[in-house]
Amino acid sequence: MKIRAATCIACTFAALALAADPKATPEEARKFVNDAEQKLLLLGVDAARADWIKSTYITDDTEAVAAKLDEKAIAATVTYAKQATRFDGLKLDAETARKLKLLKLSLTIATPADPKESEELTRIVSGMEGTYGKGKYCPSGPASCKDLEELSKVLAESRDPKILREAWIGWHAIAKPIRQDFVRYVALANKGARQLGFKDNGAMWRSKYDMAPDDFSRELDRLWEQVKPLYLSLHAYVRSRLHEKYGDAVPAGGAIPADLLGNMWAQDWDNIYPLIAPANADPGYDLTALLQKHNMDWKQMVKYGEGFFTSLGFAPLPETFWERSLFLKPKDRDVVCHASAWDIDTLNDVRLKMCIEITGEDFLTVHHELGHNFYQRAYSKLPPSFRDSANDGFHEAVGDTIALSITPEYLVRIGLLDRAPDTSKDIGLLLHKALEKIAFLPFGLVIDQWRWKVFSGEIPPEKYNQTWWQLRQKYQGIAPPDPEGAPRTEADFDPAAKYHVAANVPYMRYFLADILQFQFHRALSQAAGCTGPLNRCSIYGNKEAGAKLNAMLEMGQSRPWQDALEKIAGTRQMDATAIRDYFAPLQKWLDEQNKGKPVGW
Ligand code: X8Z
Ligand code: ZN
Repeated sequence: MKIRAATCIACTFAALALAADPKATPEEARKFVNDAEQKLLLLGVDAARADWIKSTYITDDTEAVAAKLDEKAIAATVTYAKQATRFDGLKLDAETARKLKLLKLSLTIATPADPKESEELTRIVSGMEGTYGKGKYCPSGPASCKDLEELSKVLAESRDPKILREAWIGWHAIAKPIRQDFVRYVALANKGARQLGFKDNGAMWRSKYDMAPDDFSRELDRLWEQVKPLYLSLHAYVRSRLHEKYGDAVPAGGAIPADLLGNMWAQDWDNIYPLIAPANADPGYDLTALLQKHNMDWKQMVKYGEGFFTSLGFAPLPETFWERSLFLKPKDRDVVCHASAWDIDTLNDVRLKMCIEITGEDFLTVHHELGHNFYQRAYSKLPPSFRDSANDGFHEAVGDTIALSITPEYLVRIGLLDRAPDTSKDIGLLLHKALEKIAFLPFGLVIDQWRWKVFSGEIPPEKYNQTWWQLRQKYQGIAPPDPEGAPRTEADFDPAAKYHVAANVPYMRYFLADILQFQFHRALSQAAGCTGPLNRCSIYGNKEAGAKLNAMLEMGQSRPWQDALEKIAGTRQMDATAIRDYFAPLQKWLDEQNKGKPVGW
């Protein structure tokens, strides 16, 4: 559990505004918050080190030690946040006011005041992540065990419905034991959030976006409405191709079974590209095959990622990055393989934790993670309170923005591809990208639609699984695998088969990032002077684009995110026109293919 990972931003913080102290002075407030940020920094570094050890070596002991240090850091933050209310209503300088706001909003989990409950909550969160990290499917004894990486490979590569179904069900079984802990986690996290003045833990998460939480929810609805037509077109096309392949297992006008889309969570569908590729517009290369053909190893993959950033003018990663990161899955112990980027001391000790495999997907993920690390380095010169992204969607969008520049022309430039496909192949390229980016949109939305309702009590424990699938159906048009007489029930706990649910990581950030990265890509491509179609623009080697990106990154969260967005994209609104522009030719093509076929479910 990274307690500092998802810091956040100001907005309305009404409930705590009650305890203001008439004797408090602006000078005291300034001293208080500067003192708090230094103390919390030290506690945060200790917790981050323990979390690192736990995540790269899961044992009962490492879990317990990490939980203890997390608890210390969180409890101290909660105490400071409560004390900070004495300065409510005071006229303060802008920097102090923002620091105080951020302090109150900086947690993704608030521990309750009762020490026993506080300890219990951090132990549960640490334990749930550990259970996920250790999860394996063992169909016939210990020698038969498969971990998530192996099961994901089955989902990606097999086209045999029976095998796919077994791998899917096998993985989802690891989440069943998490359910009981999750119920308690919801109760305790809500208690902590309420003691801090929020309605519940979900409301606390929604308060981090420099606008009223309800306005934020409305923003999400607006963005989803902007992109929904694109998703519906893609869904209809994919469904009809899968119907041809799998017959009535994929109903012509209904939801698609989740195990047939190439990914354990059906969150991106690029692994089934070969099944649905257009005959006359296939770009003719596959990134995984290219990497393997060039005998790429993990280090070269990371070096290519770093090389992209240095080509933009960023300083190379420090030597300690290479010494301290975890790049490969160890054979002898359990680790949390889910990729993440760390900044242990918020200064220079940045690290990658990933179980790299030589695939196109992991090549992109390396760029995603390095985006976090270069962001962390860019804002490291700011006061501790401001060392985070403008909002959490920004943090998730940076590396993906760079990855959008991995165009065929870029691959030719770095010597991986001999010749770029001509523009007649753009539909193939766009379709492949849409399986990654458009397919993801409703998934990015649905996880926290579910969790917010869980935290608010609208979804009680006895309806956890049922409502999960209702929402998955509503937003994604996805259904559980063919039940073959064994439908999903409340004995299952499918949401926690996804890392972020088990590990208490908010998810709406990825939906925002999916939209933002296209805004960033369009703006940086313009800065780089690219006038062609957006999917062929690469900012590689362009210092103007690099400077523009850096100007935004080095602001950290010192200003509201709207200011940061304006800096890079010239607008103060998150907006889906960029992603729609990018895919406009594909949308037209999909709608032609879908003529006479059902759309929606
Ligand atoms: O969790 C991640 C990153 C780490 S921040 C690997 N992502 C989401 C996921 O895997 O579900 C990146 C895309 C969405
Ligand atoms: Zn990320």
